[in-house]
Amino acid sequence: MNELFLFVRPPRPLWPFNSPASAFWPPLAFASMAAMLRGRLRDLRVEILDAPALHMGWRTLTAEIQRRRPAFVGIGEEAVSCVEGLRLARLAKSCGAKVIAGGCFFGQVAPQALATGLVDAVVHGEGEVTLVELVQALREGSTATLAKVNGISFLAGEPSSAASSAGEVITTAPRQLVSDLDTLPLPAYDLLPVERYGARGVNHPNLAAIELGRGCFGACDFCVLWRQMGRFAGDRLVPQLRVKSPERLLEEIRVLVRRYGRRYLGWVDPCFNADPRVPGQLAELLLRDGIRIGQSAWVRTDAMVRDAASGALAQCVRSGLNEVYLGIERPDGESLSSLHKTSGVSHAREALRILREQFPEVLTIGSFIYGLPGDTPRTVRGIHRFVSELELDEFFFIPLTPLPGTAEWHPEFWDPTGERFREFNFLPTGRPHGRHAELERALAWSLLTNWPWSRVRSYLRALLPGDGRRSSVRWRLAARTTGVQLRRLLRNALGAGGEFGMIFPRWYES
Ligand code: B12
Ligand code: SF4
Repeated sequence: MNELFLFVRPPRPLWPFNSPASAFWPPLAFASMAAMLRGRLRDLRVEILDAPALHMGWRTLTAEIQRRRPAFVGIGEEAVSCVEGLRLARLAKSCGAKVIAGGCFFGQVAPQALATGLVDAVVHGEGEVTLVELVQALREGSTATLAKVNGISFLAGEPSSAASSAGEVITTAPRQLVSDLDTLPLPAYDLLPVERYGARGVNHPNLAAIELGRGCFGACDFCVLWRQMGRFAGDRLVPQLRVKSPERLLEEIRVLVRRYGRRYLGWVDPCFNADPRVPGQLAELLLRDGIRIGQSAWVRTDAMVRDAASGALAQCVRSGLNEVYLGIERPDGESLSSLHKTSGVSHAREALRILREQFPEVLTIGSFIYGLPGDTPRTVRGIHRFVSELELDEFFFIPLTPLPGTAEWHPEFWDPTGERFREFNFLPTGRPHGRHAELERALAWSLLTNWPWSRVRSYLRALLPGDGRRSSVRWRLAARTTGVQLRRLLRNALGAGGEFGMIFPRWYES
């Protein structure tokens, strides 16, 4: 039988603010690379095992990998699931597979991941083309062939013995980005348990993940996304935005809606509205085709103001855009520039005013960063005041996190057990004596006691009849947030340790 390439997403804890029904999205990276692999390497079997979507725990996953006996296992994790990524790598190696790691986390810690002895090769940046060449080279089995594959790291020596070697890390020349995203094959949805995503979702029913493009034109310090899909100019990595054509996107959505019965689209783009034309043009095509489908997206506030003026935003909302995540981050220009964030405070105010007045059906969720050098309790109170003025439906406060690849990361933060990365969960640490304890106490106190009229008004608006979906998401999120905070308070009061905020599902070890 032909060799098997198996992409695996292992069991993992849930982010507490996500509803269990939509906590796991289709792993689009795997579906996209799987389509490329099976198109180019006809003698390779390609499969995807998405354990969380199947509520499959570690015991069953182990049996499943032993049964399928893959020749290659592909892994790619968020930092927060480093423990699970390494556990999977160990399992795959014990079954005799070669382990290939990639994505926005492993791609940034290649030497460290290779040094664990659990990973045979790491893919940097965009995966599709590199992976095809890498599998061919691994099949040939010599260091010289591996060294010709751009965009990877591996340990010098025989590839098969790489795991045990403490050899030199070879990082090959950077991989050029795919110049036209329309040339990528349609993601291999048929390899995913499509019907499981958003199956019992109220607000994101029958969820699909989809990308309009890749990369961003911004280059914010704390962000790994522009780096993951950046372009090399000589030695320097620079931001690069690429988009698919509206026609190609329409084709993808037709397949998702008509063949797979998907009813909600989660745009995975770092910045859905970075391009001024494609989102609006796609919305027009969708409307002409009779498709109106709920959509959520991460957006920039400056681009939102621009698109309101051009009419593109109105088209997007008409075609179903009903949930936007806005990376607003800070209430002052000075700290925004220190982060190299180029959308500003005035853009945020204007974008929120437009949304409130012209598109009240759109749920608005803002994201804010604290824990910058020099932040004091006064700073976080200031951020909360700003949040209230903006009258957002919901907001997240995210501690500045030293994600590998970003300006805050230092290689000595690496922890070969992965446990340290549990804290890279974008949640307040909740520790009474942790690194942001003082800021978090001030924030909690402000959230409890600071009720300016704008904040009260925004909650009252959610009580009004009119937009059922928006109110429903809002109240569910508020209930979940209260639950998370209360659990943490209780644990702290009881002096219980080990809490890192994520929720282990019942099936985790099953
Ligand atoms: C959808 C999504 C979610 C969903 C679903 C998560 C899930 N596990 O199902 C939700 C909203 C629930 C979520 C939650 C979280 N997420 Co999230 N999420 C994303 C998002 C928006 C899309 C991922 C995606 O499909 N991208 C599209 C694909 C095509 O791009 P790609 O993943 O980069 O893949 C390409 C290459 O990287 C490479 N590649 C990737 N994997 C692999 C593997 C191999 C073997 C190879 C060879 C190559 C390769 O090739 C691919 C094709 O070219 C990303 C941001 C982003 N735009 O990527 C954040 C992102 C992955 N999430 C992030 C984080 C931090 C989280 C949370 C911890 C907190 C939060 N809410 O944001 C939780 C953790 C949840 C959990 N327990 O799993 C961070 C991770 C940062 C890091 N370095 O760790 C990201 C990058 C966002 C960010 N702001 O930085 N997330
Ligand atoms: S605008 Fe958003 S996606 Fe773009 S670099 Fe900044 S944080 Fe990242």
